Formats: sequence, C-alpha cells, structure tokens
Amino acid sequence: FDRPQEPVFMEKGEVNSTSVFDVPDNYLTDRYRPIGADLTNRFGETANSRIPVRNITLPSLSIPMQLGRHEQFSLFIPKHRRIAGRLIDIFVGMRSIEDLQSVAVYARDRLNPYLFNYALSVALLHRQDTKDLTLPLFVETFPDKYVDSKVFAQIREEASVVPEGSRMPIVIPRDYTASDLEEEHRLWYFREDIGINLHHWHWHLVYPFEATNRAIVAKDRRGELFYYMHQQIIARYNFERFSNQLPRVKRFNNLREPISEAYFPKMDSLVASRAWPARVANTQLKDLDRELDQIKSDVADLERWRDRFYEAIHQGFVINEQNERVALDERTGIDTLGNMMESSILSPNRQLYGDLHNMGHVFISYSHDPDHRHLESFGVMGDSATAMRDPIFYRWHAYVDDIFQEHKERLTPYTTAELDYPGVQITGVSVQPESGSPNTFQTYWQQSDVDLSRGMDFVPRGSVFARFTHLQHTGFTYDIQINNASGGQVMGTCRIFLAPKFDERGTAMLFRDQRLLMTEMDKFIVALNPGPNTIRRRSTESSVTIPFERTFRNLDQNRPNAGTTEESEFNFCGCGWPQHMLVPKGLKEGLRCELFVMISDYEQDRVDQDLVGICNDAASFCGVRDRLYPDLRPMGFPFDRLSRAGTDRVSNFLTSNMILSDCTIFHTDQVSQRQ
Ligand code: CUO
Repeated sequence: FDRPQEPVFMEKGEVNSTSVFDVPDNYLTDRYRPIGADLTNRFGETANSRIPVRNITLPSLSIPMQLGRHEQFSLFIPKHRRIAGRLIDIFVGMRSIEDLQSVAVYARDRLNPYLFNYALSVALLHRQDTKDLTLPLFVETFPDKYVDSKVFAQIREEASVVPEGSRMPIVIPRDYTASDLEEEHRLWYFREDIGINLHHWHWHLVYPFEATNRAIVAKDRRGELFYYMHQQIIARYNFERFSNQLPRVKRFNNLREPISEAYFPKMDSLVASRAWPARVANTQLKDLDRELDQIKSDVADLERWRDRFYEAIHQGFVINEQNERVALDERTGIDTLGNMMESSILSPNRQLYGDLHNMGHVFISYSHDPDHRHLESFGVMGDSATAMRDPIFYRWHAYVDDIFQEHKERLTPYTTAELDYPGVQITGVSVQPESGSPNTFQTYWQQSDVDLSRGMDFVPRGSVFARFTHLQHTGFTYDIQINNASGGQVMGTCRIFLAPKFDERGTAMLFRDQRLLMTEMDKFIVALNPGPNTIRRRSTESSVTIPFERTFRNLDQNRPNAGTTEESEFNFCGCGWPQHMLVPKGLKEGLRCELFVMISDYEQDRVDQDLVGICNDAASFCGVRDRLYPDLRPMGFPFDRLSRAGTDRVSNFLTSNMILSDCTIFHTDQVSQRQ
C-alpha cells in the first residue's frame, strides 16, 4: 500500500525496517525489466527482510487496466465501478494468501493506484484469511485527498534536508480554502476535517454497493444504514450551522437551479498530477456526455428517477424486476429505499429506479466540464474520500434525506405503548464536564500531527508530520437517575440525543422540525436494579465515535498493541465518527440546546448474538462486522417518525422513561496542542 507510485520492489516494509520483494522477472513492467536486478540490489542493501513472490498463472487484468495509471478514480462512475468490481473479484477469488500476494504484486505496478488501493482494501476486509490484517491509514497513503497541496513541497524539502528525528511538523494552515467573504467558509472545520472525511471514506469501504460476490454487499440493514448515517451527517451539519449563525442547509431539490455555493479545493492529486477542479458560483448541472468515462446521461434522467421514488413512496410499494410489488413497510421499507437510492446491487429494480444518489454525485462533480471539452476530471464530489469538503454535498444529501423522510412521515407514529417502558422512570439527567458548570459543553481548537510519509513517493525515508487544527471538546459525563419500580432487575437501552433548542429565527421548534436535528450522542445497554439507579457514562464511550488514536491509528508507531488482534479490529473500526467531532462547536456566548435521554424496553430492542471480542464501539453509524445491526428498533428511534397526535413538541412527546434537559455549548477560540 505504501508509496503508491513507486515500483513494487522499492516497497517500504514494516515499521523501522525495509523489505524487498523477490519478484519473478516476468512480473516487472517492460520499463524496469532490463534493470530489475540492479534495482533489487540497490534497495536490497538496506532491506531487513525479503519476501519471495510466487510465480503463478495470473488472471487477466485487462478490465482493471482499462483505467489509466494516472487518471482519477471514482466509485460513483459506473465504468469505474465495474472495473473495481472485477478487480475485487480477482483479489477475493485467489485461493491462498500467497496467490493473492502474487497477483497483488503484479497488479500494483500496472494498475491505477487509487483503484488498486480500493479493491485490495475491500478484498482484505472481506476475505476470511486476511480480514484480521491491518490496513494502513488512508490519509497516510493518499494525503493528497486530505490536505492543502502546498504542504507537499514543504514536506519534500524537510524530508530531503533534515534527517529523521530532527524534522519539524509542517503546519497545515487553519483555514485555507476561502476567506471570510464566503459565509459557507465558516464551516471549514467540519467539511475539511480529516477525521470526518476518513470516516466517510471508511464507511463506504465497509459498505460497498457493488461486487459480483453478493455477500460483500448484502450486509444486515445496509440500505437503512446508508440512510441513517447520512441523515445524521445532515443533522450534525445543521447543528454546526446554528453554531455559526447560519440557517439550516437548503436542500438541492431543483436540479436545474444554479448552485450558488462555490468550492475551490486547493488540492492536487499526486496520482493524476492535476489540481482537483473547482466549481465557481452559480454553476448549473448539465447533461453529461463524456466518452472517456462512458457516461451519457441527462439531468432529466435524474428527475425521472426521482419522480419514480415519490410515486413508489406515495403508493407504498416498489416494483421489482419480476414486476411484482414489494411493500415499503415499517420494517424493511427504509432499507429497500436506501438500496434503491444509493443505488446498490440490492436495489429491487435498478432499471426503473436508476442510480439517483450516485449519479447526483457524478453530475455535480462534472458540472464544470460536462462534455469533457476541457479534459478535466471530476471535482471533490466524485470521490467519497473528498466529497464532504464541498458545501454542495450537504445540499445534495439534505435532498436525498428529504426523499427518505417522505417515506418515514407516512409511517404510523409510535404509540405511547411502543415508546413507554412501564415501571422505568427517568427522574433526572445532567451533563458533568471535566471543567465548567453542569449542563454545559466546552469546545476549543486543538492541533494534532499526522504522518504523511507513507504517501510521499520518491522522498527520503522516515516520518514527516503535518500538523492540522481541528475542533475539540472537554470530556464530560452523563449522570442519569432512573427509578425502576418493576420489582426486579430489568434491562434497557439508553438512547441519548442532542439538538438545538431554537431554530435559526430563535423560535422554539416543533417536533417535526426538531426531530430532524436530533443528533445521536450515544446508545448503550443498561441493567437496572429495583429502586433508584444512577448511570454514569463518559463521553469517550460514545457508540457513535471512535477515539482519536483509532481515526489516526498509526500516529504512534510504538503503540503498545502494534500487530495484535486488538489492532486488527481497527480495519472495520476505522469506521466511526471522530471523537473530536462529537460535540458541535457551539457559540462564544453559548448555543442553547436540549439533551434527550430515553430508556427503552430491551426486550423490544435486543438482537441475540455474540459480540464478545468484536469491535463494536461505533456501532450506531457503522454496524458491527459480520454481525446483525445490534439494535432491533428502526435507526434513529424514536425520532425517525412523526409524533402521535396531540404531541407537537418534544416536551409533550415524552413518556416517563424519557427526559429532556436544557444545556448550553460554549466555544472558546483558543488553540491548544495535543499532549
Ligand atoms: Cu456518502 Cu453521497 O454517500 O457520499
């Protein structure tokens, strides 16, 4: 994986050592074959280990080779998807690890580095014999997708001149993509956060939507999770907008309307040696005709698919490929719609309902060069590693979510009986921060370092760190008082959400608006003894997040668990909202919000399965590897539907197993250094 553009026999090996692959001659590319022995000798001198590569009969790579070495790669483009699907099949189909290594070594020097990394990552995650291997951190392999391109020249200079150990971190400027003239730029710390973008890339790696091997795609409730994880991104984004005196994001529901938001990424692709294209203000979507990408598609196609979604939702059923009706019922309707929307191979009918979400990404990402006359590649919306940087991502996904909500709003609201937990009453809740008064959250800026050397081809060996600034919050504990009057021990699921108390005009919100801003903070199982109980839960235990060390897991190369099975869990567990973004920024003068806590009846939530030793600490957004989604209720429960008649506010929606509490998020503009 390392140094994706250097030839394979120069591969850097494990930490603090180098390895040389003993590669069969016919594996070298034409260019290197005549000098192969020299190169191996040259790099072999410093090698601590040699890895022999077995000469095998290679499967045909002709389809994967259809994508050039120095092109951009996008999963949203159908042609690229097919190519990736073929390569995943090849990697997954190899009978042994040795054979997989052989084909991977051969493929690496011949295929597009992004494609190679993606397909091999998916294969390693899904093969029984490799799923415990640790994948290198994506930002380290392809730092060009995450940071200001200016940093790279500085890194090269530092690495060439200064010996390892004395190198200074290169500081990535705090907000480099626009000036304060652009309102949307206030959200830079969210959109351009490395951890958030890594989470999003990782989520899509764990939940691919296309592969010949259906099992790779057909994970439990993956369509519903597509809906829910992205719904929560929009809820969080709107919370951040309120933290910056901005109104909720405007959904991109008129596909013919000029897009007023511009975006200039200031990033260069190291593989394609081109700048990521920008989009100027008021760009309009246009019909696409790009022969290179084999895309010929009209905006009207998107509109037609969209209309079919609304028709299906209003009728309450979809039509599958056998021309049968499949009901959009309470249990599976949202999962079906999620797979239709993305769309994945689990879509009941891709002919009819098309590929709305993915092609939306494609149309937006090519709006600057719809017919390829300028020979430009796609913008950041075309890649799941970069899409969340662009303000239009949120407008597009707000619209996608709106279609899902059209379905959710048609479901029968939960009755009190479905919500209540007889005998269980929450009597109090407070948030106790490590510093500051009760029921407050504190946020500030922090600087952390990430090692970019694995992705820096042809520079001297050794770590080179980039220092970036991100949001951070003071740790806190939820303190929850519960009375159990049932007479025996009972189990419950504690569900914690946070939402702004007022809308952008300062008005208290109706349930139907506030429910969409309900941001999941945590979800965990509790055992309640008869009588009064106190539950204390730390912010770092959140079921939504993964710790900083996991998001950036290779930061500490002397980490105590290096190479252990605990670390191997990181592959799946690289998916997870970054802990440092758990709490929205808030305001200097304080952003007023409401904390909602519910204890639901575990008998109605439980999924019987063994989770021992399984990394499941970000299960809310990412599920659990090789397991069912560990909560039987619809994702987002109890806010995934409208409220029963007569309850127009969250305050009168409450049953006695729920509680609502006022709290405030304070932000200080200070920057601190990670210790
Ligand atoms: Cu995650 Cu649109 O699905 O990017």
